[in-house]
Amino acid sequence: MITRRLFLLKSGLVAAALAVDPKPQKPVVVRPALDPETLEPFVDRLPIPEIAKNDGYRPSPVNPAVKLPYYRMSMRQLESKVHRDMKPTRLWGFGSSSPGPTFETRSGEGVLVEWANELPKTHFLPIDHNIHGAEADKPEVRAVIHLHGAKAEPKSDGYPEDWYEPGKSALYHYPNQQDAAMLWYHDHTLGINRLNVYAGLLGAFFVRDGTEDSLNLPKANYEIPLLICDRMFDQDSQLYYPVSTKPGAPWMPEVFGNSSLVNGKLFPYLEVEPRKYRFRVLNGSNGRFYHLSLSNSQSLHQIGCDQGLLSAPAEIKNLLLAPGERADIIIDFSGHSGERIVVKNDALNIMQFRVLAKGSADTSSLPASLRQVSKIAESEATKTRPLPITEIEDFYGKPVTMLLNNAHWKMPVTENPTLNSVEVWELINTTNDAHPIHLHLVRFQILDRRRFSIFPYLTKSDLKYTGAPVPPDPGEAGWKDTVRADPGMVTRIIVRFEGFAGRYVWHCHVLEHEDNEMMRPYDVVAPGVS
Ligand SMILES: [Cu+2]
Repeated sequence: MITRRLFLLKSGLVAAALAVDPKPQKPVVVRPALDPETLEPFVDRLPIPEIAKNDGYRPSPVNPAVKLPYYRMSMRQLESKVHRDMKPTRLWGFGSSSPGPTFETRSGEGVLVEWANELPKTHFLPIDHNIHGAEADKPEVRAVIHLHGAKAEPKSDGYPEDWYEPGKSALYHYPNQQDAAMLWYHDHTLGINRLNVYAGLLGAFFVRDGTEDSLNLPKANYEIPLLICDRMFDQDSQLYYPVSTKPGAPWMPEVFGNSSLVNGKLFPYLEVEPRKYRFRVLNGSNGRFYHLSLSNSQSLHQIGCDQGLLSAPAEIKNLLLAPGERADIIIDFSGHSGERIVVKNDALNIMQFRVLAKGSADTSSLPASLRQVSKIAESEATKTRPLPITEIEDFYGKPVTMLLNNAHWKMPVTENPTLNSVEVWELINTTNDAHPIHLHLVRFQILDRRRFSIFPYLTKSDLKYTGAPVPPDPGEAGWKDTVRADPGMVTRIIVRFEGFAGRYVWHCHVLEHEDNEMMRPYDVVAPGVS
């Protein structure tokens, strides 16, 4: 059955929902939205974010004799032309761009980043003071940056309560003791994370290593990041973030834009040579799941996921990416000289490739095997945690709160794995929506997904499976940090809690959910400490 919300998800017509709310309390002023169909597609060249440059060197916090590259990244309000025929759009970014500059780092070589809040003192998107952590006594503009996928100490992880106001900054240490992968940095402020990211506070962060170097994959001009975020605009070219019909409570359970920015442009094009390219794709949207394909039906090869390379390339026709997930893909344009190929999200245009008549010789490879990805044996797990995902709805069936393990943010910690131990987490999704679940600090593997009967589980905690276990998709069969917990399924992941002891968070990466209680603190406990 297609529910109203599922329909809206598919159609992206959230603004239209305002008109059909069963009980509007007062007329809601809806700013006229910009119809992306009225924009001419593929008139702007795809921007490539600049590479971040360090501002000198500073002593490492773990060994002051060692000097690490030090970067100062300023969060600022800026104006950007997101389309040729639109006026400049107010955004929040880093330095002079949104997405911010891309970090290029190497495994084992740490960096220091000072994240400086130089934003204005007033927010331009609708804060809901009923949301926990966003009460009216808090400053309107607050920020704290999390490097998604990083194995970093708690004090450098961007804990949601570690936010700070304009004029302040935080110095974080990223040791990069981890395999090559595409990480991404974004705001994580308690209660307004969805608004800060929607405003533009995100960017890419690459970790490189020798394994990746040895594979001779396409690189330099032939390796391109694609940071995709859906957005809505008003007719004044400004970001439009929809609000509920409830006076004084603007939070919306989900927000889906009707167009997508790729590296900060709407419907950009990229000229490519007839050869192999490597694309590093991020779904940086608040709530949209992408289902990407190429208009000429050609296949692509997925070579990596969130936490780096797969064991072998997976040939796919469609790429499904939940918010927070990344994919490392190879597209071979050889034999397509002169073609114009559109990247589609189902029927909608995302961007266009213009294949040139000729280019330089392609000496790069697409190896049949990429690296060893050793499976963590289930027998290594010392604990299995059943973790229900639930939604509390109001009288009209509108979700008002979503919870993980039936607990609110402020309740005592319930997940407390021992450092270096292995656990299986069973994400029991009792809701109608897929929730991308992200654990900070760690990488994990997906064991399987399995359909279960929701009613006996909700009423009697009786977990009855109604289907066989389904293995992860080929593109998910590597190291992950974010996993789709599909509706009506138990998604099992296996995690080794290595790195650091201390307090982290795990949460849904639909940012509207995360802001409204779908996030929990968890503790990695040093052995012998109780
Ligand atoms: Cu969610």
